[in-house]
Amino acid sequence: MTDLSAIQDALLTGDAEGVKNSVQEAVDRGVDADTILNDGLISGMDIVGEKMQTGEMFIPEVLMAAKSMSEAVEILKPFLKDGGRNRVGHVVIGTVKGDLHDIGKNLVTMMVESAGFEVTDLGVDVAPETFVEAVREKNPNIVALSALLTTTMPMMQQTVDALAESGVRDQIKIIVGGAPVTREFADRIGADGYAADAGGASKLAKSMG
Ligand code: B1M
Repeated sequence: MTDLSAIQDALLTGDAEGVKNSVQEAVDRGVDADTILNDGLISGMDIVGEKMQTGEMFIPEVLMAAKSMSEAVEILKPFLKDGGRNRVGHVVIGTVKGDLHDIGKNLVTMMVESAGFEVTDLGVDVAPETFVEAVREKNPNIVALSALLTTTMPMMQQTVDALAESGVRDQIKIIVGGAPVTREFADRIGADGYAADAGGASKLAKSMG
């Protein structure tokens, strides 16, 4: 297996230049771009996600790693078989109606993108019908809902119900999260999955992709 540990080490230490230089160096020595992406960058971000889950890495460091990753992907894009587009699946994500919190949602977006998904981010205060429209238009395999208020958690139920009533429910997996959300709540509203943090969300999406 090609040694791509320099990429992973640079990602973990927030050394953005180091990430880009080690990716360029691997391209120059003829390593396949998809191998660099999967075994260097994506697996490196998996480690970042795990370290965030265990509290060894904090949000600013994760943001740095995700930024380094997206800059490095730009180097690889011309060499990637599918041009870096939708490799493992497509996720539509948004914070539910009535809720303006997006720091967590944005972290989830970054981690899921780093795992190789194409992501359509609908932003905050997203109405159930907007999720339905996005599913019809983008044909994702996963819909991710974020909520940070106990008062907007019921809107997750309304969004799940709207997706079911619109006839698109069986073509998607619905996953949920946000500080007050729990696995029990996710089961109760009929979601297909729950994640406590961004690293977990990326792992969950990959398990469903
Ligand atoms: Co407000 N807010 N806030 N707030 N805010 C909270 C959430 C609150 C807990 C503070 C408190 O009172 N202790 C409280 C909610 C209480 C409750 O209902 N449980 C609260 C309140 C009451 C309010 C207002 C009502 C205050 C007011 O105006 N009276 C108001 C509501 C506005 C609205 O939404 N309609 C409000 C407003 C705001 C700001 C907009 C000013 C701001 C948000 C800025 C922004 O997001 N752009 C804000 C903030 C920053 C907070 C706190 C301080 C921090 C939230 C945060 O970003 N955490 C928060 C207190 C707290 O939580 N400590 C608080 C960091 C972030 C990384 O964590 O979002 O949990 P989190 O995301 C994690 C996981 O949850 C998970 O992964 C992420 C990364 O690991 N995850 C998912 C998140 N989404 C996921 C989706 C998934 C999977 C995993 O899908 C599969």
